[in-house]
Amino acid sequence: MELNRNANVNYSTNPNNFFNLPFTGICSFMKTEICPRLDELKEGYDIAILGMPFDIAASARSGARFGPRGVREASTINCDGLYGMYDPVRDAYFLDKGEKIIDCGDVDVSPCGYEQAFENCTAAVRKILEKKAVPVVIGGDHSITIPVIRAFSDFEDICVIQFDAHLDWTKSYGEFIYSHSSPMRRASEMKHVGKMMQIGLRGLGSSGRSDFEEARAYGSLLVSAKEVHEKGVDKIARMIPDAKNYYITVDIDGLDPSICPGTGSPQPGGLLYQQVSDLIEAVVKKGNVVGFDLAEVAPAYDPCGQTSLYAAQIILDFICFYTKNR
Ligand SMILES: [Mn+2]
Repeated sequence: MELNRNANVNYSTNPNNFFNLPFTGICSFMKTEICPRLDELKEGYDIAILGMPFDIAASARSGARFGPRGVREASTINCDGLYGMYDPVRDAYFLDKGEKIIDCGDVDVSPCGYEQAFENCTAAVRKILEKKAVPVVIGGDHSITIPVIRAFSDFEDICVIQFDAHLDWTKSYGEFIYSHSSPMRRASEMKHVGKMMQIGLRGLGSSGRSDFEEARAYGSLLVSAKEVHEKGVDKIARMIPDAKNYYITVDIDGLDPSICPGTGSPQPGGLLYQQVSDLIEAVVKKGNVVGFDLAEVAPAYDPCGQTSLYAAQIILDFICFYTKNR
């Protein structure tokens, strides 16, 4: 076993007995090596994990600031996967070609106000892109997608694929335009963002009928959770728009609250894990994915910790599909 790929383990006096069990070590994503000072990040990494523990733009229950820690801790159960994983369902190996993942720690966020936190987030993602790694950002409430996508301004024609119960197309809360109800509206205003596909929609959100109509008029393809259940993943996957680049954003409340209750605005009638995973695989197979985020995990509402576990698995699935298909 190549020990130096993991920065968070001690040593063993017997190299034949080196276990690196999930509950040991400092808790980075999958216990991968860390680079908390982004100025020191080197080239050569496929994936760079970044936490954005910001949740003061949540309109209902806050707590997603603890998402990055919750997801990192849950992810350690898969730490052996860093050395290659056999998937018995696909009969395929993942992460077995020396793919490199690094955890870059968290964005420094302000205790109140969003400006500095957003600026830091955009700058951090830009530093990762400069080193040619794909940023995988863990939120935070869903407003974090705004500063993350801003960092991709050098890319063209990015199609945003969003998994979410909510449309997130609200113009503003009063005069505040950067809440977690508005990230897709804000993204649509960015020059480098093209089409969108929003999957898992249902229930009451802050976006009303006019927001849905404006999203459709913009060119966004809206898919309800019910439609995914009724048509099946293959049919939905064939609807993914053509684009030069893709960005995937997963709001954990896109999944059903029976499996992911740890979130601020849960909504019954949601997607299942396998549907989300298979659709992410379909996006990765279709085109060039330039970035990924997962938001709205609020571990305190889930005493079983399963929400963080699903979030960690979805992120790992993306990493596996991406590194295999690029
Ligand atoms: Mn959302």
